[in-house]
Amino acid sequence: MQTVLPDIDRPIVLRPGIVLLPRRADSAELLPNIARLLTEAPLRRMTVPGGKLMSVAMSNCGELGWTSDATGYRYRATDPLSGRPWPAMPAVLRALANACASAAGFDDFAPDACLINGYAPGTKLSRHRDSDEHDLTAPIVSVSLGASARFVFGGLARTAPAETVPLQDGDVLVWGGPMRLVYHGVGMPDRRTIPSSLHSHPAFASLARINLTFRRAG
Ligand code: MD3
Ligand code: FE
Repeated sequence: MQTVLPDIDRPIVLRPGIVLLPRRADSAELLPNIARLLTEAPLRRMTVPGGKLMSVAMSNCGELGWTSDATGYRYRATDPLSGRPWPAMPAVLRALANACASAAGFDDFAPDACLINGYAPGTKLSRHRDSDEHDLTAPIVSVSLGASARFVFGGLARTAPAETVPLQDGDVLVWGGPMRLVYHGVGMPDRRTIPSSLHSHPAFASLARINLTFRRAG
């Protein structure tokens, strides 16, 4: 009988410029690091320029952090909550992002920003593009931890037909080249409690999913 091995680490090209590395990240290794970062710069819900609160809770590590308030979106070197620099990007996170970018064909990715998104059940990140970064030739590396989310991505126009993929614990997506500016969004199921690897850590009791987004922002 033939043994079928799971496809861990085999890159899957979803489209030219979108590469999925299934189960490439180890949540058991990463979650204690993330919990420590969040004691210095806690997750918080930010206001968007229209005045509404985002449902995703966010924080950052690295030299620059993505922020939003009533006046707009921007990268900042300091956390507006504390006035202090964002926590440094841990070497294991930097190395993971660099290795995933290489596996997808982008050598020498040196992220200076890591956005940490916290998703409770029912949370949505509406369709948008990531266009606040200085250098749009650098890829973006996204690491999903915890419960599966519905990730929706379309094309370069807001009205382009969308495709949905589930993003599971440990999945890494690399976006670059022609796909760097595609529209995308995320939704979590609405059930009150969702089984999640996050619940092995007490710091994440109210969350179902965490996403790390590594970027070259400056
Ligand atoms: C496609 N985060 O923080 S990661 C975001 O799961 C964001 O938290 C989602 O979209 C999340 O901006 C999705 C996947 C992702 C990240 C960046 C992209 C997809 C992207 C940039 C360009 C195109
Ligand atoms: Fe995004």
